[in-house]
Amino acid sequence: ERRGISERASLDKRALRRSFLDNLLYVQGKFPRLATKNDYYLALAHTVRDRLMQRWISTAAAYTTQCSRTVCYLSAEFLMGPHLGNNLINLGIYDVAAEVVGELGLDLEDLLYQEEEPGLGNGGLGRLAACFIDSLATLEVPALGYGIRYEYGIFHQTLSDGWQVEKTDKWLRFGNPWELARPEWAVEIKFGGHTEQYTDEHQRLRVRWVAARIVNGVPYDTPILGYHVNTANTLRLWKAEAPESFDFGQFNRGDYAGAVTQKIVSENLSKVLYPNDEQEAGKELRLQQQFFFVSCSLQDMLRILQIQRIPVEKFHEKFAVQLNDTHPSIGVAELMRLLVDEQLLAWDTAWDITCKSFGYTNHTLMPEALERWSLPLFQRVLPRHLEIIYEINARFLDQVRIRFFGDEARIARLSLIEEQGPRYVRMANLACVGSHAINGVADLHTELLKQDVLKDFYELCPEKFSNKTNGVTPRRWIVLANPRLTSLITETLGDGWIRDLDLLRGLESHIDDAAFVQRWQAVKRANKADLATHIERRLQISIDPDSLFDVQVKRIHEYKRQHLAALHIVALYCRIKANPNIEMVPRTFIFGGKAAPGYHMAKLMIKLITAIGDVVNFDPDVRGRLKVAFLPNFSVTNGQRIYPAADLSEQISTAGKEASGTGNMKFQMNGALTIGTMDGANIEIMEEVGKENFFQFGLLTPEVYAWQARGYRPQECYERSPALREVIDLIGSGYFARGDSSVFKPLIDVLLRYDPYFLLADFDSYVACQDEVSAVYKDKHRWARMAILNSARSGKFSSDRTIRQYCSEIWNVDKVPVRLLS
Ligand code: 26V
Repeated sequence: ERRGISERASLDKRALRRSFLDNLLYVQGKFPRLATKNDYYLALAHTVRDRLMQRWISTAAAYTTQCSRTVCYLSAEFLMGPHLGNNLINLGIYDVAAEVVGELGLDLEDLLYQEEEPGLGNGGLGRLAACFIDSLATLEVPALGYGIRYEYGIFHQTLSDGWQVEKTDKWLRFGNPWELARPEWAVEIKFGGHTEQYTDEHQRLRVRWVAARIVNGVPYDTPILGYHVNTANTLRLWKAEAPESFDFGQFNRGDYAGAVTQKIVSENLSKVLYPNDEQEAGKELRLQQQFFFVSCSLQDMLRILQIQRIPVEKFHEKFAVQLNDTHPSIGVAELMRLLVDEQLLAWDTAWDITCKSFGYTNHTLMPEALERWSLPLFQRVLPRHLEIIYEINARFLDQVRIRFFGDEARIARLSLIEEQGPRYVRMANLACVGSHAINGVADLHTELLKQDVLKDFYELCPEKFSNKTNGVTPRRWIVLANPRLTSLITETLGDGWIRDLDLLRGLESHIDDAAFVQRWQAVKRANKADLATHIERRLQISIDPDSLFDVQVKRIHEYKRQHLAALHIVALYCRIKANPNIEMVPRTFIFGGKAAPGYHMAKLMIKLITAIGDVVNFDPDVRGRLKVAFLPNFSVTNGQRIYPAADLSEQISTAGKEASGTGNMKFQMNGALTIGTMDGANIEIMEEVGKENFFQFGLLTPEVYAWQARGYRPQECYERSPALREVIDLIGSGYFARGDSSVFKPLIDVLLRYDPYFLLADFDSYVACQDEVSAVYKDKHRWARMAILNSARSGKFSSDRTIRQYCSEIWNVDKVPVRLLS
């Protein structure tokens, strides 16, 4: 039967065609004349899946026999994007698959767009987890991604009259060919109830948690194949189910409806991804979700130890558990409970294991994003964990008291419990105390953590802190998203750059090669033409592919300052209205991004952009020189069309607010120039490409702090800058709202009175910098050379580099190459 396996997993063209047609028949139950595009997509997905299986099994076998040290990446979000194209590339069969479907009269790209992307994340944090999972597999590092199998991912965004409208994301509607349910590895998760003390057979005092409710966690596994390797790691997402189809107790008491309600309540746990950017302290379901997936995952690790016959005392030797922000930080208390209450280890032994197992990555400096749970809520959901946290806290603060004798204020700041006013459990403090490593995600961010947000923890344990600047995977963000650029680079340098992005430096020696520069320009032009067609279809506005594509795509937030870009557009519009014959570089402003459904100011920012577009796009005086397009439903799929077509990358957050940014890196790799503040990873991008290839503007972080300390009065900026005054007054007048001055009043009022993100302070600097951008763009050749240098110098921002650093500096894991079993 060896032949059977190899035929079904063979990568040659004949075998692929055979499998594709077989799957159409045997999996979809269709013959070609009746098959829909989705049937063809699924037939191809199953063809690829068959080829993943052999690698997946071989990987599991290698890890099991070698008892390899394993990274467990705990993340409430994995924003994976569609799998099919990525798997074709990593298997090395993208082109041959295109031929196979092409010969059957189908278009591969068309089929790829059939896949509903699993949007199981909000933005940067979830997408980072997805890039990391790709790099771990490509670097052949044993790793498991653990998360939640949300039935509804991030909402689908539509626009109605220029306002955001949310629709549910039923991504599982047509089934998911990439996952396998593993009900045999389901685990039980407890909630609520109370604790009891008892003495065990050795007369030791122990605690028992008597839960009020039990929910089952069922793992759904997705193979994550590395690029051109046999390693296929696992993304393990947990689905919540009721333990029995009925609560027979309630049923026998005649409460049939009550029993069914109970079942629904259980299954609600993994029902929906919470959109972030909202205050969370009151969201009980969110705490339940976090505990649910963390407890499932830790119990799964204990099961793996058991089947590999590794004693539980060696948990930390087998696993490096990374906390992706504080969302999984309840894991610190849960691992203590599992080790002390269930595995019966002594407290000190358990604590040593726990601290050696966990690492914590912080992803935000925004104070309002620091997670805390009110004590009554926490007590209600996790009574035993609250006791454990009190015990951790008591022992921790005893140590602090000795180190910082008499410094009560410091003790209050370090405490896991916030005591002033209503009491809260502070999850960042729990993560810091229970981890041996704490890291930020860009140089500046890590410095600010040490000086500010986590200052007390830094002073206590400076050796725990390090920086791990983010990165993104070049497989998805160049090879898959930008096939034209990929061909050009590979024809110029060979294909080694795909696994070693530093090799892109080799492009530098070609910037004086006229033929190369011309081909570079042709690639960008073709990508822009594709995006222009897409925008024209979606938004019914005409787009000039030769205009400067000026792009800002990211979550909508005041600190990211999409409204600063909007003010600039209005400033250009005012120049045209004052002098219709003014010479101006034509620009297409492209925006994309979702606003949290409850974040009114962010929604108003979207309306402002669309409203400006509705005027500017159709004003005859503009003569097509300015176009504004807000592309609805920015997602991984849409990102893949957008980054390759950008000339200018907008990274304009207030200095000190964006932890890193990762979109900035995707633009850079694809040859866009950046206009940016000295914030997050922008600083490191500028260091890599050189000041002369980067458009920098705006206040620096220390300047922002100084303005804040002095008492910032935005009104003064408004009065000092005529251009700014004209822009603010025009928006305030209702000009972009059919004369209704009330629509944008809340936004204008905030800017003039408080302007917490310093838009008015940075406005003049931003506009001057944009004028410089336009001046450079007029020299197409100079622009192309700068763009090539940006791409050539993007090697640092491969997530392969980031993951290598985590592996050697935090996780202490090595690669385990996988031999293919036949
Ligand atoms: C942000 C905020 C802002 C204020 C309101 C409440 C709130 C809640 C959550 C968040 C998001 C925090 C986590 C996050 O997504 N951080 C992003 O992580 C990326 C990957 O490290 C990084 O590139 C982004 O700069 C960072 O915002």
